[in-house]
Amino acid sequence: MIDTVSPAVVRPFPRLPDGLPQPGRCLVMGILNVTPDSFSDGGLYSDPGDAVRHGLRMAADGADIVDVGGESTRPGAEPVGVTQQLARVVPVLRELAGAGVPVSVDTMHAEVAHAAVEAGACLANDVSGGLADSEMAATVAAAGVPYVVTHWRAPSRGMERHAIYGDVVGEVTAELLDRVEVLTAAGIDSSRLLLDPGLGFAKHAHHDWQLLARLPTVRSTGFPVLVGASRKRFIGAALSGWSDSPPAPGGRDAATAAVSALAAAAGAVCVRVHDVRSSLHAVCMAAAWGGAGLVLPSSAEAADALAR
Ligand code: PMM
Repeated sequence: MIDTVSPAVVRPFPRLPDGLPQPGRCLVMGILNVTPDSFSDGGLYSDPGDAVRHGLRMAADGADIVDVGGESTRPGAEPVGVTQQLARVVPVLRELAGAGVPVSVDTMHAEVAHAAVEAGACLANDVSGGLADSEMAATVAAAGVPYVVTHWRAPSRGMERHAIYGDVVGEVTAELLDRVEVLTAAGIDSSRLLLDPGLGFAKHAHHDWQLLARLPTVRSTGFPVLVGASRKRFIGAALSGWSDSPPAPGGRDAATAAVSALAAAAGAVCVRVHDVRSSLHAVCMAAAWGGAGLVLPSSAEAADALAR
């Protein structure tokens, strides 16, 4: 006999913007960087065939959506032109979407977002929140897809100079709401917006940790919140206090999964991660813990899953 929790005793998970998967728990977005220079997986999936295989693998691991990007946004990264980004992401998006995998595009360029939606992307993920390209708002409004608005102050090359805050949580939240005003005035339906505090974008490690610790303040805006913590420097910084040899980015997945569980329990509706399986398990634990509501499989499905 398998125990289930009565749906009556848990808060329902909020409905996500139309067009997104609705698994009834925090979504797991798998990262697919078709770039030579991303901080953790740069160069691994530059070949379109390798990129598609990795996207399919993440889907098989349980990714709710695969986020395809063609430009690194690591501190100091060089910008990548539209033509090159299109060549990197469109074939991969088209093939994954054709295979039935929900895909999003990670781009600051309106032209890339437009082509990505044509190729099957169901969400535009813009780390600049529309600041890098003045055409982005109108493009997303016309495409009618959900849009991730990330907190951003400056391009990667000079962003560290902008990591100056009095009250980082208050300022990031206010700056995100300023963007919401501009974006909705340009025609994007507010029900399509997700907010992202932009961990690592013009922020030092202590800023990132304050934003995570006070995630409910960002949530209090009423918008769904996405968290992109995976393998980032602030995770390495937290580990370095406890070890003589803190792990390089590729060794930070267990710590990332812990952050995914905590973010989900604090109400994040999506975590963007490199290692899908560990974060999927983490957000399922957060759901089971009760922090974000719970949708358990029926007893028959659960019995079947346990038998496997
Ligand atoms: N971080 C990176 C890239 N895209 N998108 C969102 N919405 N939020 C993030 O924090 C974010 C992002 C950093 O580069 P990576 O792809 O190597 O993690």
